[in-house]
Amino acid sequence: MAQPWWKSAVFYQIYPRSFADSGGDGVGDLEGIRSRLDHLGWMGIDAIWICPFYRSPMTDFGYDVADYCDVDPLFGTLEDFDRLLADAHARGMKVIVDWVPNHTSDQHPWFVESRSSRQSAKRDWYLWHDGPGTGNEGRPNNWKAAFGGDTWTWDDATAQWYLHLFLPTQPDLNWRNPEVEVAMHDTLRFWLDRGVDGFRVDVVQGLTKDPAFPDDPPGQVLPHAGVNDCDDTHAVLRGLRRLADSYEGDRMLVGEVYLLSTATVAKYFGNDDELHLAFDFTPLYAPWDADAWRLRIDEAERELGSLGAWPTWTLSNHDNPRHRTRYGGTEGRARAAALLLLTLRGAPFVYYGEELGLEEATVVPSRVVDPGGRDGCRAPMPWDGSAGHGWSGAEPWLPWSPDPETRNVEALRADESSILHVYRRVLAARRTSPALRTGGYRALEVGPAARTVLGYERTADDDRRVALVNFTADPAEVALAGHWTVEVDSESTAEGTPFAGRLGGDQAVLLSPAE
Ligand code: TEU
Repeated sequence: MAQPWWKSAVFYQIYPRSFADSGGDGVGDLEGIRSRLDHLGWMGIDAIWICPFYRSPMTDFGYDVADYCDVDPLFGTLEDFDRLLADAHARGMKVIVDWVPNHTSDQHPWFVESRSSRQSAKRDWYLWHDGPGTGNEGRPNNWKAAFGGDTWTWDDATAQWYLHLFLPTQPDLNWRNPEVEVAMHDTLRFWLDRGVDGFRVDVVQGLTKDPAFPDDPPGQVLPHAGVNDCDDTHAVLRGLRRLADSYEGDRMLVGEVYLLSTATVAKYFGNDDELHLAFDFTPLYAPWDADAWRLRIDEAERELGSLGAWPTWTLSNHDNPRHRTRYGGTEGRARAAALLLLTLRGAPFVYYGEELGLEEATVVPSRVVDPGGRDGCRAPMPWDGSAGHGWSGAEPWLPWSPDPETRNVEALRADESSILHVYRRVLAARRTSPALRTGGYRALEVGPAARTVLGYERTADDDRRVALVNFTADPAEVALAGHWTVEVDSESTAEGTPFAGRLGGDQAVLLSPAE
């Protein structure tokens, strides 16, 4: 049976403000993305995920949506989107868009109407509650919001509290109201009808809340968004899945399930009738350590493998410091991490710029703009070595990551020994290897270096590959049965040579059986 495209795809996450600017205003846009598809095609990317570009007051940089069915003028127009989609499709590249169903902007006409009066027809579209006392004496419960403060904001005009797991400008929708479900399904249809290949679904775990709104345990430090896990969400997801599956062409849903346990994330695949894919952020929060990663991988194999669910792998995204920086800052580690990310069993998600080995940008206090302080991983993509690095016009909205003069697409593309070419070579290897694309996974015993070197085999019928990743700066001897040829080396372009059983510090290799 043919596999759905998303099983063997390598995804690339684009933060549209930061990718490429066609308008010269210092903020990236859809036409900018279109003009840079060459880079992604050249690298070997199969699908792009574009973070929100909808109409928005931008208090959470687009995750506060004021109109799900239009493009914010900052990013262009619907016609720009159609052109981008057509160009991507013409290259055989899929496009998924971000969908933010847990909350809208407080400027969304639905919320404006909802807050206009207690009798509003849309009052129940959001989560309005009385407090325990009279008026605004005390909140309905003790939940904490994701970027600080409480999840409840008092509305003076109608004298009730409304719930927001994130900012006060992001009121939570009431998914128990069937009209909300219908209206939100319509927003999905709008994009499915335009031809998108799927959605990245924001804050899946938040969609329904315990109707009793119980307090979180005293002493819990996590914001409520990080622990909300209500069974009724699964019915919502089955509805979304039916809608996606009713379209031709394997339209897919990849959900952000921000509950830091693989076993919990596994529930959101349902019985193959909920999410097609789900992010599991436990590996993202794992340190760069062979044992820690072995544990994470084993867990994914166990929890998802038993369901027949397909894992996803993410090292960096727009909410967390870039992995190169988290792993200690050396480019060698970022190279080894790339080989790991792109050879594990599952769908890898590359975050824009990681293929250049970008580090966190230093953002001085006067330039911090994000309420969650996540600016450092959202620096503009440096395209070339010119003064504006491909951003002609206004100064980009955030400062550059270190060394854009040398660490940019043009320079690294011209240098076959660069990290960018490591990404490209592993992606090329994936294309010709069923084992790497959709094959099975088996952990390998690699001898005395087992505490520092992770080794695994991928197999599909008689196709076999081995990956070895040295997690430390010290060289290591590896015991490996059989004869192997180096197909990709994270450190050098001298490939096609026999593997000699030795890894340098921070080195990773992809091996194929010697002829
Ligand atoms: O992130 C939601 C999310 O789960 C994390 O931000 C987490 O809840 C938070 O760090 C608290 O610990 C998504 C988007 O990825 C993020 O950019 C948005 O700001 C957020 O939703 C709200 O839409």
